Amino acid sequence: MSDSTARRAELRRRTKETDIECALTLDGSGAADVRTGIGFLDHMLTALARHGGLDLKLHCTGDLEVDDHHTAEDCALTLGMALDAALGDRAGLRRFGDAHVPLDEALARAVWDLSGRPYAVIDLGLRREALGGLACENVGHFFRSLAVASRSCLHVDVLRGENDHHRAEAAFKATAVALRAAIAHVGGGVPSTKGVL
Ligand SMILES: [Mn+2]
Repeated sequence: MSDSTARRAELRRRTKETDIECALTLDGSGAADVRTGIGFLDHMLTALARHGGLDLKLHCTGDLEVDDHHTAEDCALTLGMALDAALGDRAGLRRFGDAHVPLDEALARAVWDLSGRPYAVIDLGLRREALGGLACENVGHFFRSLAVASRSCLHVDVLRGENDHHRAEAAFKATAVALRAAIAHVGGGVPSTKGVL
């Protein structure tokens, strides 16, 4: 379902908890069509698409009558699977990307290695219970699930900031800008001394 020329992937992931449709274009215009049922998550994923230069469609119908956990986690897993598929054999990628992004008083740093090995270190320091309909614990969980499903190593740290909305939004924007750098097509085969990612 992925097209390595267009660097695009489309998939549907259905469980008893969520039903998600996702279309992702890596070399996009930042156009987002995101409807997860969680307003704050829509806001964050719209920012991720915009600042990552991605075209992203993500529609989720989830069991929000339970809580926001399954929806947040499964949206991240589906997006990660789409990213993995769109990257194909990962040949010609820059592979590494990092960014610092401020939002007023908040400052976030994100570092990607599209290594093929899933690993995440996430330190957001959020203090509120929730942001809109998204539990703060699920913000970190989102990044970890995204890293695992996309077979990437991702470090996200919010270095400072008083306002948790700012801290979370800066984290998503930094993740987006760093991802845009990492997915850049620079040519030269698979960027690994092992020859495979
Ligand atoms: Mn905002």
